[in-house]
Amino acid sequence: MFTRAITRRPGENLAAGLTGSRLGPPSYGTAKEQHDRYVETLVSLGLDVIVLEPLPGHPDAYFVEDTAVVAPDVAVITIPGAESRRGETEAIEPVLAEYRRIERIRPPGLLDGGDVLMVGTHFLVGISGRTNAEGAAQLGAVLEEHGYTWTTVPVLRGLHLKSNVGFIGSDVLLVSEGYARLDALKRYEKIVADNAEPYAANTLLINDRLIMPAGFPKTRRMLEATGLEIIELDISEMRKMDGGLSCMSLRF
Ligand code: CIR
Repeated sequence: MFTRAITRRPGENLAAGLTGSRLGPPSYGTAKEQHDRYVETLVSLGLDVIVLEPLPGHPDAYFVEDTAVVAPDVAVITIPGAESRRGETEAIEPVLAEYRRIERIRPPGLLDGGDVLMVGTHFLVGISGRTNAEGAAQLGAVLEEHGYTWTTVPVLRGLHLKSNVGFIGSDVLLVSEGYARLDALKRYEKIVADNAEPYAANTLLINDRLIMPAGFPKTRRMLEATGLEIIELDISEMRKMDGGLSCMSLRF
């Protein structure tokens, strides 16, 4: 069960963030509303939600997930793979230090939290354009010290591992096509998101509810088979900035 989440409001400059999507510029007003709904949903699921203010000079800072990996007894502060995002971590560390012992990734390690998926006591760490093998190994060493296991997964497409792979309970992953046959994930049962709906793979399991992005009906029908309650949230503006549901919070 999660009891807390850390989030940060998007700032007026969100359109200046990094993106490879060609979906057009996000609207600040709509993003703000969508973020408010996101926070309200986490609260409705019983989480104590910390809402930080926008971070001046860091238009991607509301994607707080990339700044840390939070395990039940330790938090690892990352060095984000994108240079423009490196200043975000120092603003998260004191907040997390209230709740967890802090460890840090060190150069030349690079790691984005969006590449790290916790599946019970095992951590899947994506090697991507943002996370290098050194960053994964440093994280892995801390996790091992705390009794967790970890393995790496090549990020075939999408920005981060979690752009295409979500954990939806027991040993079940929700993956987009392409990840279904990956050796690194073969020990898991998988639901494969509809071919036309890969974005739906970034679905969050929070306290026995699934939060999925709105507008992916075929994948929704597949998820209904889990028997879990499903909540859809419209995050169209975050998608324009390559973000998804997981990116907007650190949950622990
Ligand atoms: C970036 O490119 O870093 C941001 N515009 C999007 C980050 C999304 N974060 C995530 O998937 N964890």
